[in-house]
Amino acid sequence: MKSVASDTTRRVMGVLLAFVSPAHLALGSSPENDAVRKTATNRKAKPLKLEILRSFPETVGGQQGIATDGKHVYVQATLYLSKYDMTGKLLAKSAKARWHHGGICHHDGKIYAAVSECAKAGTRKHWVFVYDAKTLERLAEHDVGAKFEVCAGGIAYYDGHFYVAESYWDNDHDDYVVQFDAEFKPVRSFKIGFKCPYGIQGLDYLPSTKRFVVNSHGKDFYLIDPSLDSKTIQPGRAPFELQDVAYLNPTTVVVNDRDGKRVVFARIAE
Ligand SMILES: [Ca+2]
Repeated sequence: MKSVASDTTRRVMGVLLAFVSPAHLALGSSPENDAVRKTATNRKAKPLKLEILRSFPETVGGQQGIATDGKHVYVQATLYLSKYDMTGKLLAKSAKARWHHGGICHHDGKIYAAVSECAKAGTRKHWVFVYDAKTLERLAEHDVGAKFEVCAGGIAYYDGHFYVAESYWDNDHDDYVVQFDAEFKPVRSFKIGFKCPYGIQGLDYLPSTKRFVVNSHGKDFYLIDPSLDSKTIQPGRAPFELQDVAYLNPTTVVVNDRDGKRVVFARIAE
């Protein structure tokens, strides 16, 4: 892994992205988003809700990614990966990482993290880092730099493939997801006709609905078929600004609430 930016520059960029708040912006307002919402309205469908079931305090700070193996919750801060039991007891914390870490997912005893230089002016420095879910030690890295331009920011595993999504510094980009095979060879890229505030922060496949849930950095989220066809989007609004998401069971997802410094167990409801 070559390094061009200085440690200081990287730290500043990481901190900036960690604390950037979309609160001042008209969240998710764009012709594409309005069209999606209008279609949903025509179907007489109300926006989905995210109902909070319970939560526990997150003590490391700067939450980005979240994943679960059903027995533990893994929380990715910009530079640290931490592991909690289901009651919120901190069990382990990784060594300090390099580069901006965003969304994470759990698969087969490993944590996969979307990692990037996250440069406003564009960068080809994007990877998926692989961590041991027991020890939180880094095991491997996969270079995905050819497929992203700003910030590889979200990741999910579904049906033998990894799906990596892009984050941005603004609200002016169509949502963008790249499907990779298990060895991180790119299979297909998807541009989705929706503009998540600051791009996609997290996504996960929900077996109970046979759809992906996609979280923005704001209150917008949506469900979408595995085809990632915009026509299948069912939009939703959360009661707080979202970060990454993880499937726990048919009625529960876990979500990072960075502003509230908590891990939220929630239900996606009609
Ligand atoms: Ca996740």
